Amino acid sequence: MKLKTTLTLLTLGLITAIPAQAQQTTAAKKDTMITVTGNPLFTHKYTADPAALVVGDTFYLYAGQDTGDGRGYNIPNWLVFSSKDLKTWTEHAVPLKTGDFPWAVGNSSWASQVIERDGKYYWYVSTEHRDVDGKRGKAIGVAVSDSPVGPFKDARGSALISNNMTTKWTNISWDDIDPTVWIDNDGQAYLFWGNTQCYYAKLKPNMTEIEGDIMPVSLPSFTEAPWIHKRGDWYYLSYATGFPEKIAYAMSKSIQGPWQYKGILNEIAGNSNTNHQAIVEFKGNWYFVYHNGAMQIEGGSYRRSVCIDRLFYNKDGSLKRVQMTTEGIFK
Ligand code: FUB
Repeated sequence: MKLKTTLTLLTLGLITAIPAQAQQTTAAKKDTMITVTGNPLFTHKYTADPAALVVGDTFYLYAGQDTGDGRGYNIPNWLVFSSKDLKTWTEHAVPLKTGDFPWAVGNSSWASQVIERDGKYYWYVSTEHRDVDGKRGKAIGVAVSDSPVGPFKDARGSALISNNMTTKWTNISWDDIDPTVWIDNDGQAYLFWGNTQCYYAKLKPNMTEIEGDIMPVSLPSFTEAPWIHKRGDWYYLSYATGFPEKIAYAMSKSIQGPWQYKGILNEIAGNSNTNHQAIVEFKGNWYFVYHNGAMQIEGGSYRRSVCIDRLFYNKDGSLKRVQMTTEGIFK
């Protein structure tokens, strides 16, 4: 495997030149420094479903770790990387695992997002559980920590969103995935999620219970991966559409919609059926974070890698289509 990432070992090198397959079972136990030179960002392990959080002068990048077995979307660990300049990154000790949710079954965890409230960090994850009726299905859990790099602990001891809460709209077992959380100016927090059908619900101030009804969100050709961001007085709801996935987006003047569809934001990502974006502003620039399957030779739909490119706006607030590059933000 061609190593594009230069690993600068601050520690005694837990994850250096190990063949890709073997690396996937190697969990970082200490902080390790990584210097990035382009896209994909990290080539020492597979990273999927990025979520980004900016705290002060630091960019935190959360990702699921694809196992590398190439047999499906199976994420045993979620990872966290941090950077102050997007070039030099610290990979922190594994902060959260599927096994940290005692009620979760299997290793089939999927996408996630971390958000801060009142000095605590809440990590919303897609995982799998058994509903009250014993049926296995996707569910959303939440873990909490005092630090953005963890360690995180299951905040409830049960699923926040379970599959049987949404059968009224979608009678499949995998629609309750891909949580994204937004805290609005008035302090009200909202959870969006979904596959096939997008949903949202208000969260109580404790961030670990929903308040009121689950609402469907009307979006054309919604597949999965909603992400909310705001610039000025526009809310943006970007999401994966079709399969293989492109990223589309919609805009609204209210977090509760209605959402106006604005078209495609990102094309199909190289060598991957999924695309899964996060959008944040960091030090005055906007970034589009996503994954592709471009880690040669072994990369693919189940062996994904996180990338970052710039995001630009038109004068009317609409988004310019993303240009995915191998140079990334370093050109
Ligand atoms: O990683 C598994 C699933 O693939 C995610 O939950 C989706 O968003 C897609 O990226």
